[in-house]
Amino acid sequence: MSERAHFVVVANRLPVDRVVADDGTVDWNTSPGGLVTALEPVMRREGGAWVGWHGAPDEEVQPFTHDGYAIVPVPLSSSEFEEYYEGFSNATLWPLFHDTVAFPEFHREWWDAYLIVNRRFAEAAAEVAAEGATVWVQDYQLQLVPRLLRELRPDLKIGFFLHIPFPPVELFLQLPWRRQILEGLLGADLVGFQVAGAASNFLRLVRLRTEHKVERHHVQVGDHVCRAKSYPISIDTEGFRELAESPAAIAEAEALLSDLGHPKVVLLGVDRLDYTKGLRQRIRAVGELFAEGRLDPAEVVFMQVATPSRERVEEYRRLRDDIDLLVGRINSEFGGVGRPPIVYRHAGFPRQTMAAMYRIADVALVTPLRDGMNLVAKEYVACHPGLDGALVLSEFAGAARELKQAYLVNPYDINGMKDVVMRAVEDPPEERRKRMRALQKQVGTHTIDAWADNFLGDLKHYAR
Ligand code: ADQ
Repeated sequence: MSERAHFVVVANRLPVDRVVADDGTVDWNTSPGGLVTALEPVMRREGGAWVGWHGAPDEEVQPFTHDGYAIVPVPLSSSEFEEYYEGFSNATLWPLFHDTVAFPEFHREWWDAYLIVNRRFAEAAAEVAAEGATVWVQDYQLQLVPRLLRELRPDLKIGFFLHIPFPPVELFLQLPWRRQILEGLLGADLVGFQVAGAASNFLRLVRLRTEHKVERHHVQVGDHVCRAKSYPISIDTEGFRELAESPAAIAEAEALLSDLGHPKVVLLGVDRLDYTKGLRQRIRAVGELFAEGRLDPAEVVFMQVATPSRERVEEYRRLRDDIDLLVGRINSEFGGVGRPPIVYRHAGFPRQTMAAMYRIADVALVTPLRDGMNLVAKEYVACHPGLDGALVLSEFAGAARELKQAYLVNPYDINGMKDVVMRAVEDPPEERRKRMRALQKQVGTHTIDAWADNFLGDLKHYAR
C-alpha cells in the first residue's frame, strides 16, 4: 500500500470477514456492528486505514482496499492467539476489569505475548499513518499501543477508547504489569471510557502509581498531555428503529409469536455467552418466579438467546454447561406438555431476527454483573418507538448511568430482582409508557455517530 492514511483505526479484529465461494474465490464482507458502521464514513472521507487481525492464525494476508478504505491485516501465530488473545486479554484482563467476577489468571508468558503483539500492531499503525494523522486505538487487547506508537511516531494524534469497565484501584493493583498498562495508555492524547467513574479510577491510579502530574482530567506525560474522559458509546438508533418497523421484521416477529404459541407475556434475554452477563442469576430468578407460581408458564415465556463466545477458554465452557443444566432443570420441572417456559438458543442471529425478538418482548432482562456499557439495552429501546415494552437493567451496566428510567436491579440480589421483574410485568401501561418515553429520548439523541464525532472532535482539539 503506497498511500498513507490520515485516519487510522487500530483494533484487535478487522471490520471484515473472509468468505470463500464454492469456486474457491475469496471475498471480504463487512462484519455487522455499530462501531464499523459509525467509522466507515469517516474512513472514506479522510482516506482511512483499519489495522487489525484477520481471524486466521499462522497466515499472512496482504493489505487491500475495501469499500473505499485500506485494510491492513496483522498476523498472529496460533500460540500468540492463545497467549495474547485467549490468555492475557480474555483470561487475565477481562475478568480483572469486570470486578473479578471470575478469577483472573496471571501468567508471565501471556504477558510476554501481549507485549510482542501490541508492538506489532503499533508498528503496523506507524507504517500506514501519514504525517500528523489521527490514530484511534480500540480496547483492552491493545492498551500498550498508544505509548509504543508515540515512541515510533511522535507526530501522530493518538486516541484510545476502552469498551469495557476500568476497575477500581484495589483490583487493578493485583496486576503484576499494572505500571506498564498505565504508561501504555498514557501514551495517548485522549483516553476515552464508557462512564465517568472509569475515567476517575484511571486518574486515581495514575496519581497514586506514577510520578506524572495530574490536574483534573489532564496528565502531563513528558512533553505531551494525556486527557481521560468519558464518552458513553451508543447504537445506530435510527437504523434499529427502521429495521424493527420494516415489513420483513414485522412478519418475522409474527411468525416468532406464533411459534411460541402466542404467549401473553414474552420476557427476553440477549447476550454473548459470557460470565459477566449475569445469566446464572437471571435464569435462577425467572425459574423461581415460575416455581412459585408468580409467573404462569402457560402464559409467560422467557426467551434467552446467547451467542457462542470464547469457547476455548475454560470459564466459558463451564458457563455453557451450567446454563444448559439450569435451563433443562427448570423446563423439566415447570413446563407443561406444550412449549417449555424457557426457550433457550445458543446461537447468533441476523440483525433482522434480533429486531423481531426485541419487538415481541414485553420485558427485556439486561442484568450483567458488570458491563462497560451494554448495547442490547439500547437496541431494545430503539425497537420500541410505540412506547410499549419495559427494560429491566442492571445497575452495574454502564448503560444504567444514562437509562435511569429503566427498572433498575442489583443482579446479585435474586429476591430483589424477582420483585422488579414482576413490577415490570405488572405495572400499569401508563407507568411503562412514561419510562419508555424517557428512555427513547435518551437513545434517540445519543447515537453512535454522536459518540464518534464527540471523541474525534475532542481528540483533534486536544492534540493540536
Ligand atoms: P459486548 O460484551 O459484546 O461488548 P454488548 O454491548 O451487549 O456486549 O453488545 C453485544 C452485541 O452483540 C449487541 O449489538 C447485540 O445485538 C449482539 N448480540 C448479542 N447476542 C446476540 C445473538 N444471539 N445474535 C446476534 N447478535 C447478538 C463490549 C462491552 C460492552 C459494550 C460494547 C460496545 O462488553 O459493555 O457496550 O463492547 O462498546
